[in-house]
Amino acid sequence: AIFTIGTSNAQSFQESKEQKEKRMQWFQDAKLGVFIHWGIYAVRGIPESWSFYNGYLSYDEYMSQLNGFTAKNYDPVAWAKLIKESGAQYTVITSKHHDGVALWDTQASDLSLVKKSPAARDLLTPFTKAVRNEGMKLGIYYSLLDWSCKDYPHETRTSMRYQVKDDPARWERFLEFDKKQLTELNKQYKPDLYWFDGDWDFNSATWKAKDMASMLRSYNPNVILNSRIQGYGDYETPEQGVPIRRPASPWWELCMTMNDSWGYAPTDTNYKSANMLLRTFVDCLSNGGNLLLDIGPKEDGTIPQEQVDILKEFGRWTKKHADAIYGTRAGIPEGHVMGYTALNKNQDILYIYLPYKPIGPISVKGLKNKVNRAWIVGNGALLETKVVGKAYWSSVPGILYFDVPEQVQDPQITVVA
Ligand code: FHN
Repeated sequence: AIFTIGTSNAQSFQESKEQKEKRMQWFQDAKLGVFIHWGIYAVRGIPESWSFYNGYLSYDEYMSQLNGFTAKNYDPVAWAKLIKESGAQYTVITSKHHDGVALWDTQASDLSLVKKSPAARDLLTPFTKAVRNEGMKLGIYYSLLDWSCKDYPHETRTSMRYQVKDDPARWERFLEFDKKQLTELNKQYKPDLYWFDGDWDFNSATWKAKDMASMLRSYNPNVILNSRIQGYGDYETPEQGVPIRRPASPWWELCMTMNDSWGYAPTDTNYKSANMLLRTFVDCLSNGGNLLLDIGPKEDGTIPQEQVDILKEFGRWTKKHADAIYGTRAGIPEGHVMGYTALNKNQDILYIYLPYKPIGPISVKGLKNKVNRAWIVGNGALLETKVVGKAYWSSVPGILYFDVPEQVQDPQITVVA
C-alpha cells in the first residue's frame, strides 16, 4: 500500500508500508518515554489550562501566574539525565498547552515565558539540547487549539468568540498562527515526534490536517505524529488506561499521570505506587505498546520528589530487565499464562512478567515448540522446567511448569525468559 499525504502548496509525501515500518522503528522499539507538563499552572498548582476554561478562576487570575513563574532552579541537563536514568528512550515536553503560553521565544505572539514571566528566557532550547546529548529522541507537545489567541473560536466553556462558518477569514488567520509557531518549532528543534493535542473542536478538513502533516514532513520526512491531528497521525494515543482489547495497530502509546494531575499539583497526593506503574508498563509491553509516563515540574523547575523516586525505581527495573523491554513485540494471547507476556523481535524468546509472588510453580499452557531453556532476566539463573500431559502419540502440547525461587525474585516484577 502507498499512503499519500500531499497538497498543492506543500511538498507531497508518499510512503510504502515498509517505509512506514522503518520510520516507526525507533518508536516501536523505545517502549518507555517521559512526558513533561510544565507551564504557569505550576505556580498555583492548579489544573493546566482547564481551570480557567471551566471557570474555576478568571482568565486574568490564571494568567497572573505568569508573574510567579521563575524557573530559577531549572536544570535541563539534570532533567535529561534523570529521564535517561529512568530507562526512557524519548521524552515529550509541552511547548505550549491550551492556555497558549509558549516555552520558547515565539515570534507569533507575545505570550511566552520568555517575554511575560520572570524566567525571561527560552526554556525549550536548552532542554532539547540536553535530551539529544543524552542520546534520546525528542518529542514536542503542541496544543493545536489556543484559548488565548483571539482568532481561536472557543474562549471558555460558556463563551464563544465566533463560528468558523461565519468568519472563515478569521479561522484562516488562526491556522496561519499555528503554522507560524509550528514552523518555528520545526526550524529550531526539528523534533523526532510531534505530540498534538486539542484537535477536538473541529474536523480534519477545518484543521486542514493534510496540509499541516505535509508541512511538518517537508521539514523532517521521518517525523512521527501522534493521532490527535485528525486522521494524519502515525500511532494511537490512549490516555490514562491500557485499552482492554489489544489495539489493532502495532504502534500505540499510553500516556499516564503518576498522580491524577498532568502538571504540578501539590494537593493531589493520589500517587500510584512504582509497582502499579510498572504493572501498567508491562501491560503496555504485553500489548505491543509504549508507556509515556508524565511528570509535572514546579514553577522553579524542581521535579517533585515523589516523581523523582518513581523515575528512579523505573530506572532500577528497566536497567535490570532491558532485554525484556526494548525492541520487544506483543506477547501471546491471554489464557496461556497467569501474567503478562511479550516476545523478542525474532519471536523465539517468550518473556513472562510476574506481577505477583508465586505460590508454587508457574504454568504455561499451549506451547507447541520445545523449550530449550528458561531463565530469570537480569540475573541469568536457569530454571528447571517440567512438561506434563504431553504424550508422544498426542498433539496436545501439555503444560510447562517451572518454579521461581524466592532468592531470584525481583521486589517489583520478576521476569522469566
Ligand atoms: O487537555 C489535555 C490535558 O490537559 C493533558 O494535556 C492531556 C495529556 O494527554 N491531554 C489533554 C486531554 O486529552
